[in-house]
Amino acid sequence: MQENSETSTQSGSEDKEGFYVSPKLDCPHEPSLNLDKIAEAINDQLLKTPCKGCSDLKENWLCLECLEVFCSRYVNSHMAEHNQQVGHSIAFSLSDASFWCYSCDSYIYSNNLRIISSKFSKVKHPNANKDKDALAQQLANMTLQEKEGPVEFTREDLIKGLKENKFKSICFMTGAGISVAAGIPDFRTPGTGLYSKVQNLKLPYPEAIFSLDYLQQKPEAFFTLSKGFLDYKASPVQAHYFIKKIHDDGNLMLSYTQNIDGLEHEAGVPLEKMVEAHGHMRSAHCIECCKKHSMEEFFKYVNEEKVFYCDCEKKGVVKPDIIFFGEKLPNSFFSKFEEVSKADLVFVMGTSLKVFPFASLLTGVKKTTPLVLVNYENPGVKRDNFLFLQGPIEDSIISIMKDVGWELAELKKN
Ligand code: CNA
Repeated sequence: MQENSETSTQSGSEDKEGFYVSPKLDCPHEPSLNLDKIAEAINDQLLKTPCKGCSDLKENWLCLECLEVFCSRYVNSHMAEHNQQVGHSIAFSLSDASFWCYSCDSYIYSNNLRIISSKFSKVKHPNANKDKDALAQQLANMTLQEKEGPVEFTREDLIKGLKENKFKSICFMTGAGISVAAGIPDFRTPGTGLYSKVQNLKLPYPEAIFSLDYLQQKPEAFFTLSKGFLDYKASPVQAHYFIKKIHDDGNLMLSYTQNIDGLEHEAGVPLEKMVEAHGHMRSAHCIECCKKHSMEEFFKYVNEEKVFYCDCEKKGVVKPDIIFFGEKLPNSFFSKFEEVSKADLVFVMGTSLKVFPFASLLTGVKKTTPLVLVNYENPGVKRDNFLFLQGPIEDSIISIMKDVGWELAELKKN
């Protein structure tokens, strides 16, 4: 559920269909940055540097102009203050590797900025990129033609490749859309999506329902919503079993998911093959003392229509281990961020690609790697080696399975 760590409103990224936060891709302030110098500045010490204004360590930003560290709006707003005082625009989150421009009042992103996020990921997870140098070498040794690869990737290429077991390192990037057929609403589909349904909760903005800040102020809203939304009884559908089939054949490299429903895991995909970027619902914790609590306990309170407060000194609210806006993504997201560059086939399914940093995974996919988008609409992917299977995900998956000659899974009825 992580959408942004700095916005407390939808901040200029609002459209007619609802509210969302997506990065600006052409920030006019970015070209003046000295990216090499900034990348050099990212070291171990910097990650432990407290906010210059209040010495807090919880959630800090690196000002990309003066390289000073300041805290976020969720702490004491010293980064925002710094921008007002000296006019420095762009900051890099030392929590979740996102970029925010204070002058544009928006997340920003570009391929050039990857030098900073990838240095950050290297410093934070020094053992995670062992094979990266080898990969870089391999790419450098390729001829130009190999690098550019064929421009087309057709449905026939996909079916033939799967039939012939040609793809050995398949990655998935999934979102709420793959679980819609299981009966769980997504966020943004007008009418049926969750954001259309929270209007009666009188939230200051729809994402507030999953914001840490708002949970602290008005926990009742989240507990009210949990009754209708988080207590679903859903079972995996063909899209989840498709990932499992690829795993069973030994060809699943990783399944990166934004979903918190754990349905791929329930279908049989082991957790070590999954990156649950926005957390999960297998356990809960107190937001103050971090004590673990069970989901049974959490739902007991939800059913009694009460807020669950921990028995610790601070009486913190207890919430499931899903990532709220304002929280860091799990370390596994950053440590496995670069893995996607080793995939030989990538499926992007059921996501509007509006949530960052998750959506930035796409920039790591090699140009030569075929990318298959399975969704109602194309959220703006344009590249070579691209196949868009438009329409209901279950239909597309069932038709792929049939054409490859794979048996469909028997689905459980709820
Ligand atoms: P989203 O922004 O709601 O986008 C869903 C996408 O899937 C949209 O592009 C839809 O058009 C598409 N879609 C929906 N149903 C279908 C279908 N049957 N066939 C084809 N396409 C379909 O959701 P994202 O995942 O992109 O946004 C990320 C949020 C949603 C994350 O923070 C999640 O935690 C959160 N979320 C998760 C769940 C879940 O775990 N099942 C449910 C609702 C929201």
